[in-house]
Parts: sequence; structure tokens; C-alpha cells
Amino acid sequence: EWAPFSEGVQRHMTRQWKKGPIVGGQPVETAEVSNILSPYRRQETVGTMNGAGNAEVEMALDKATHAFNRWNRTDVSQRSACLERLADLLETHRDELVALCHREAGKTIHDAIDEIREAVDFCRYYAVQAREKFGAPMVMTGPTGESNELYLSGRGVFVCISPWNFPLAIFLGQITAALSAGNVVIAKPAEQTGLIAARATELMLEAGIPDDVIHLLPGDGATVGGRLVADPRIAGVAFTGSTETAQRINQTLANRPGAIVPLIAETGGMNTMLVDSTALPEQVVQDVIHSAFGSAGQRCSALRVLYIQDDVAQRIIELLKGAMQELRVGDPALHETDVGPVIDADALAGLERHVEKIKQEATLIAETPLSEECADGYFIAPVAFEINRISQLEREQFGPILHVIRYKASELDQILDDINDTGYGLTLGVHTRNEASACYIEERLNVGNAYINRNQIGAVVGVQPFGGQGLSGTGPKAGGPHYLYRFATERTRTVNTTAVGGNATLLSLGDG
Ligand code: UN1
Repeated sequence: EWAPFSEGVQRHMTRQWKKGPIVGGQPVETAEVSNILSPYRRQETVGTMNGAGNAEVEMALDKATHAFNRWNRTDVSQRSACLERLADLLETHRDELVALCHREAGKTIHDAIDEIREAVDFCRYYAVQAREKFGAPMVMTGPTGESNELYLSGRGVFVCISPWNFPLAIFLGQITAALSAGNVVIAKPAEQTGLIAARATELMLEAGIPDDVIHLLPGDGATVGGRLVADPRIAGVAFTGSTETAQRINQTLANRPGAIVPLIAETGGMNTMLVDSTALPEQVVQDVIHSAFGSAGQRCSALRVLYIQDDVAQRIIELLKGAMQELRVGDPALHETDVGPVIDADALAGLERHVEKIKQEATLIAETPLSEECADGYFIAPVAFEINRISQLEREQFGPILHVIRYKASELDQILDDINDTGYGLTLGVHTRNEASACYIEERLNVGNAYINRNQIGAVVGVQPFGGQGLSGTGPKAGGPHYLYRFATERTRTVNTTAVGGNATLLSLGDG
């Protein structure tokens, strides 16, 4: 056990980091340099970041391509051992990583700690999964006279494009999955959180992942991501981010002659919670607050639309108003802070535009007051509106904005259709004491993660594999038992084991 305000974390609170691309194990200096500013104190720099250009992209692709066969043939237990050493290193460096998640991504201390834990879980989980699946071939039972085996191996150079909202956990989750399956990786982290990604990459190298097997290319989406995805040397893409970007990547991959390249995408949601009149109001409100406003609503799992059955709606809305007054928005370094800043100026402006627009057509339920220190950063007040239909919302708003809709029992089927019509299918919350209605709702909705009588964020690796359907992603679920398969190719090997067949084969080979 360790205190978040340990001297260890404090030591990193005024530090400046200087990072950039890492290719072939070496940091690369480039002409493209940007200052990294903290989302909660705009005037405070965290460090500088060098962006990759064409030369680095080319160098990484070249080195990665040459490294693939060797890494793919490396015994899986050795690959898994690297992941386990990485997990240990994340733990020994957690003070610095917590400080970085906090200062570069604006995470509250609690979220920053969870972030490191989740990254560690991904490393350990995929290490175990890989040993299980990529060790000995699977023996298939067939007719006598032949043996049949099924082998899994890596695909080649995998491009991993990760988001800023889980700058360590998702960054490493994608990469460790790809590596453990035998792929080599070129990682393109979100522009907002390159320092954390660079620090994590240094730790991967320290953990024994060979320097031609993992390369980091921070930089802008078009120059780096666009070029990588279009390159004929890549064998797969893992992407977490917006649905629009996933569709663009898919298009680029589809246009590539001579190959069919898999995309593993985890994208947005229009996540709902349904509350019926048998639910426990206090528990509902606690779970709504956590799901909608935790991490400043910057999770793709976050609750966006809360449906409440009309006979309990007023009571729950009153409780919600009270709870929203109590939320503390502000400096994410303080223990008592519930909601920190959003990531940057663009994110803030987009959310403010949505609030202005929805105000015209909706009823304001409550808005949390901002504390004084919020003036220095990208803060937005958590807010709840009552609307009529989910179709009023054009797209996911990635922030602490909740929409509430009252419904009558007779309208249930209509709202379930409305939710499916959004095309998204990520998380679902249901609050009810009626088991049959929970089952009915879950079965009618296309969703990836359903949570009954609890909050709907914070899926645990290996326990609640995470990922959605439709516009929310391709599957398979991250942190689940099927995730590694999509990073792999499969080959069967059938041998004729009868004496006649065996000799005949040898003879014909000898004759030729
Ligand atoms: C994301 O927000 O991009 O369940 C996905 C959760 C997290 C979600 C991560 N694992 O809240």
C-alpha cells in the first residue's frame, strides 16, 4: 500500500520531461518540437515532445519488417516473460507514471492510480493468455491414419494507435497483446499524451523487448498514422478512438491492393442506463454520478443517456440535483476532487458548443458549480439536461454531460428500438429489482457490456472483457480470452501417419 501523495509522487510534480520518437531503441531528435501543457494549469509545462516525420516512419517500418520472423519464432514463454518484467517495472516506476498521468492527461490521483493498475493487469493477463494459446499447438481429433494440429502465430508488423483518455493502459494493452502473439509493433500514441507513451516505451525496452520489435512514433495523425496505415508492409491495425477515424482507417486498409488487413477497432458509444420503478433511488444516483461524471465523462464506457420510468423520475431527479451540487470539480491533485479537467482546448470548445445548442431544446436539471482553481484549466461544469428522445443527440459528447429521458412502461419497446437505432452498442446500465425485465432489456439491446444494479464504467481486465458492437467497434473484447486471436494467423498441419501413406510420400519425394 502506498499513499498517492507519497514523497515519491511529489518528486515528479515539478519535473520536466523531454521525449520524442523511439526507433530501434534510440530516441530520435526531430525538427518538430511541441510544448506539453497541463490540462488543469494551462501555463504549466510538463515538458517537450518531438514529433516523428517521414524519415522516422520509414526507419521504423524498415527495422520492424526485418525483426518480425525472429520475434515470431521466439519462444512464447520468453515473450510473456518480457511482459511480466514490464508489469514489474510499471510497479517500480508507478510514482513517476502516476505523476505523468496526472500532469500530462489531467487525471485525478485516483484515476491515475487505476490507470497504472490496469496497465499492469493487461501485461500479466496477456502474458498468461499467450502462453496458453501460442505454446503447444492444439491437437485436433480426426480420422485414424493422420494427425491434425492447429498452430497460432503472429501476423507481422502491427500498428497500434491509442487514445489520450487511457494513455498508459490502452496504449500498453494494445501493444502487449500484439507483441505476445508474435507481432512487432509500431505505436502511434495520441498527440496529447506522448510523454507517458515514451516513458512506457523506455520501460518496454528495459523489460527486454528487443529494440527492433517496438518503435514509438508520436506525431500528428495524418503524417504518422495516415502513412503507417497506408503502407504495404503492415499486417494489422489496432485502434482505439473515434468511430469516424476507425472508418477512415478501414477505408484505407480496404483500398490496399494485394492484401486483406485486419482492423481491431474500439470506438465510441451512446451509452444508456434504464431505471425502472422498482430500482433503489439512492443507489441509482450514486451509480449515475460515477458513470456519467467520473473521469470527467472522458471514457467511452461513460453514461450519456439516463432513462427513468415516469413514476420514480421526479424523486430520482431531485436526488441527482442534490448529488450534483456536492460534486467537487477542480485540481485533480487534491484527494477530495471528483471531477478534473477535460483534455484540451478543442475538447472544451466542442463540449461548450453542445451545451449551448442543447440548452435551446432541453430543460436544465442541474449544473455543478466550478471552484476557483478551475479558471486556470480546461474545466467544464458537469451538467444534466432533460430531453425527449435520444435521436436529439447527433453524436457522443466526450465529457461530463448527462441527458435524462422519462419513459412510461408502455414505451419500453420503443425506447429500446431508439437506442439500437443509434447504431452504437457499448455499455448499458440497468437498475431494477425485477430480474426478468433486466434480462429482457439486455437481450433486446445490442451492447457489449451490460451492468445490472451498479455503475457502468471501469471494466476489469480478465473479469469484464471490454468492447462493443456496431459503431462501437469490431471486437474482440480487450482484456478477454478471445482478444489475442485477432492478432494471430492460424495454420493447420495434417500428416498422413499410416505406413503406406508415409512411405509413398517419401518415395515420391525421393524420385523427384
Ligand atoms: C475507453 O474509454 O476508451 O470500462 C475504453 C471502462 C474502461 C473503458 C476504456 N475500461 O471504463
